[in-house]
Amino acid sequence: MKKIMITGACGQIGSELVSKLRETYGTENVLATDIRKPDTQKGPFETLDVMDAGRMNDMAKDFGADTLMHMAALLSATAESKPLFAWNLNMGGLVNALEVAREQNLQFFTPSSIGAFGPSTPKNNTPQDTLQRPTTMYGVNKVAGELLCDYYYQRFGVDTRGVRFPGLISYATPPGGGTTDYAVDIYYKAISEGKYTSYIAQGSYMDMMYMPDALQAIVDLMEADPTKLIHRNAFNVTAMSFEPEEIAASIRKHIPNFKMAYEVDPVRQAIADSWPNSIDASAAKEEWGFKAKYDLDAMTADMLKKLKEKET
Ligand code: AKB
Repeated sequence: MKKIMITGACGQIGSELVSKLRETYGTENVLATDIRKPDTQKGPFETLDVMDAGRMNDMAKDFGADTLMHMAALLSATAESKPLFAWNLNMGGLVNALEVAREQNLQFFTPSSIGAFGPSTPKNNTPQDTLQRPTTMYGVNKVAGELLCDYYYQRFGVDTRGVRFPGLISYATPPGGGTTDYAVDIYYKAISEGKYTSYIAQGSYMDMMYMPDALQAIVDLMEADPTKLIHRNAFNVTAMSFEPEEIAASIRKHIPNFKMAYEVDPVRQAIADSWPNSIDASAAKEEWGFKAKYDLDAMTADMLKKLKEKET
């Protein structure tokens, strides 16, 4: 049985990943850590600042971890407002976590993002291996992170694995500080107010994925036969690509009077414009069988149902 330690366990991916891994591997085999305490605690939890390398190392050792999943990071829009802090936290936290994995011979996962691409990257059906010259601090961190994880695998033999996540949509934990967050906020506002004002402009396509598919992708990649993995740390994964009007149209199938307005935020719009419209996930499909279950309409139906259930 795996013994998994997770950093950033109270974040958007982390909080749901902890539940998924506890269902899969047993509550006591998953240690959740975060700089802040969770609202509810249903299993092992420790407070941890990922900049504290010594404490991270001791915690993994005391828990007897064989796997480290490093999820603590600032997202794109926040990173753009605090670039130096983002560099220190995103890169410092990652290198600390990789060092723990190297010293204790742990399997390692950390997510990259579509943010690792930039304006000179081919925009449509973006290939797995392509030009990566991002123009955001978050993107710089993600490219450097992909390379660093490859380095730890090649140089030290650490079993590092990762995916480039698109925007992730979930009803459980709201995201914070991302460019793709509009695609989550819109569902909350559709239910509470029947309308939404988008900070992303009409016609801006970005890749997205429903959280259950993202969590399954992490489990599947970590369980994958290592001899089949060619790319390891930066698999393109995606389930859908849409622009704001398309998600609004999907919501109108359930809430016919739903209204959409626009007040574009120049910072987040510039980030969105520098990212691909759609990415090609064929390497992930071929090397470890990646498959997403939810398309836009299936996700919308489930999101609205789950959010309504949460309200009552
Ligand atoms: C963000 O918008 O910053 C994230 C991402 C795509 O990495 N959701």
